[in-house]
This record gives sequence, structure tokens and C-alpha cells, in this order.
Amino acid sequence: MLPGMLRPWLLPILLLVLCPGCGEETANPGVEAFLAGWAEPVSDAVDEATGYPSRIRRIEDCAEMVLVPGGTFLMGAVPDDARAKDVEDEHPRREVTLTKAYYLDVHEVTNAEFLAFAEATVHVTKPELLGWAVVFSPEDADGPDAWIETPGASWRLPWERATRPSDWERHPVVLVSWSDASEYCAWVGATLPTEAQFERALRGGAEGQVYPWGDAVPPKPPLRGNFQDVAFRERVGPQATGALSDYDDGHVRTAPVTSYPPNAYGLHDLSGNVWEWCRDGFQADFYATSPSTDPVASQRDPGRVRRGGGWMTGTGGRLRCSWRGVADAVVCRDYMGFRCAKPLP
Ligand SMILES: [Ca+2]
Ligand SMILES: [Ca+2]
Repeated sequence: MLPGMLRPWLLPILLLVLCPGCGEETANPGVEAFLAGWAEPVSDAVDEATGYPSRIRRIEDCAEMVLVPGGTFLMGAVPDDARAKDVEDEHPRREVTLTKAYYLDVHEVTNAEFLAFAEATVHVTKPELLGWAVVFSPEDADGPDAWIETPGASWRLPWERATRPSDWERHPVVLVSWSDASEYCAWVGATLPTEAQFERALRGGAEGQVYPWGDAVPPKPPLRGNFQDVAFRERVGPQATGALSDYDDGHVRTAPVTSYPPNAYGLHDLSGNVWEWCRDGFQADFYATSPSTDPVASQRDPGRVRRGGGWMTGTGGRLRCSWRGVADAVVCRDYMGFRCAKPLP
């Protein structure tokens, strides 16, 4: 057959014969299997390194997650951080490799999302069973401690005198234990982030900084999150000695999620708003003994890692990227919440 006699419909077939790879599906064939049953892509945007969607939405709670790159980063106190000099558990600073990229929630789990979980699973938290919780309530406190036992308080009514704000649904859930958080993550097909995953995400790709935004507090404009600020000091009074001067984020307690700009990975409020549970048990000497690849500390002791600082965190050094907080797995605080993570297969 002469070239001039080619039928138009023959051309795609000839191209396939001459170039067998040209007609193949270009998407990563594992993506569909990985997402099946628990999540779906938000858009056509795909991560070039992995072929996986850059952003996904979970089926159970409609929460969105972004893909954080795997790779090697420096975890622990940076050399120029004078405040970390005597903080032994942040040393030694070391190279940590996360072998898989991982999805991480764009924002802290909200009350609306936790409500969906509680209704679907008939989950009950410890404050709900006890009928009270310790809640920030400076007007009702006798002494300098502004947190008092409050009848009726729980994640459903987490503010003073067992109340809640009108936009409660958009606030991060609080007064949930590590166990509550872990069960939630399992419900959506994920887990809590490891401490290493959290610190990598918190640093946002900016290696070597004391804080996510640079080396000093308070951050320069724009606002970087919800911390213990001038609004908090006005509410509590002069004993709020840890409040950031010249910083007003507009919220005394929790702020609705995504109230402040995201970091370079597209993640909101890793720093501030609420402290976040990590999967790891807390071990003060973990950095000296842990593997350098995908580290996660054993949960043999009651203590669990919490990270990032919250609305009551200010000048005390706990907003630094390397600060490691700890709380028992069963405690529920009105400044502690969580988000979910899931690594690629
Ligand atoms: Ca604040
Ligand atoms: Ca947070």
C-alpha cells in the first residue's frame, strides 16, 4: 500500500505498532488501588516525583490531604538555637530519611469531622464519660492557674462554663486523648503522623531555621498562626508572662482551621492553634538511639509526643520546630488536637 493510500483511521494503529509505549496509560497504575475505598483526587494535579495526586479528599470525613515529599532532612535542634542548648531530648540533631512521601491533613481535624466520626462509630471520650474536663476559664479561677475543672465540658462544649463558639464546627477538636485520635485516624484509613513526619512537615522545606518562619519571635507579618498573643494577655492579665508582644492573631483560644496562610507544603496550623498528637511514644533519648530511616518510637510507656504548640504557647521556646512535647496517652486538654497521615505504599 502506497503512503497516499493510507486511511486516516489506520494512523493510530500504525503508531501503536511502531511505538508500543505511546498508547499506554501514563498514570501510576498503583494510584487507583491505593486510593480505592478511602480517598479520591481533588484535581488533576499530580506530584511529578511519585505520580500520585498532589491533593486528595477522604471519603469518610471529606477532609483534604496534601502530599509531603519523602527524603532526607535534618531533625532536631539547629546549631544556632541558643534556647535548645540545654534541651537534651532535641539532640543530637541528625539526618532522618523518610522513605515514602506521605499524605498529611491540610488542617487539624475539626469538630464537624469528629462529630461525623462520633456518630458513625458511637465513640465516647473520657470527659463525656466523667461529665467534666479541665478547661481554660480565667474569669472563674481562684488563683494563677486559669485551667479549672468544668462540669459538662467535653469536645462538644470545650470553652469556659461548658460553652462553645458559634463557628464551633470549623474549630479544631480538643479534649481528645491520643487513643481517641488514633481511633479517628483508623476510621478514615490513616494513622497519626510520626514525630519525624510532623517535624518535616512543620519545617515546610525550610531547613536550619529555629521557627517555621525564621529565627525569631514573634514572626513578622503576615500572621503565621494562633499563639499566646496580646489578645490572650488582655484576657488573662499580667500573669500571662509568656504572651508574644506585638503579635495579635485575633484569637484568645482556638481559631477556625485555615484562618492563617499555609506553609510551603500547603499545610495550615502545624505551628499553633492546637498541639497535635503524634504516633510515637515519648523517649527523651530517642534521637541518640533511633534508626535514621522512618523512625517511630515505641509506645511502651504512657507518654506520647505532642508537637507544634497551641493557642496558649508563646515566648517559652515551645514554638521552635525542634521542641518535643509529651503528654500521657489518656489525657484530654483543651489545647490539644490532631491530624491524620498516610504514607504512599
Ligand atoms: Ca492567639
Ligand atoms: Ca497545630
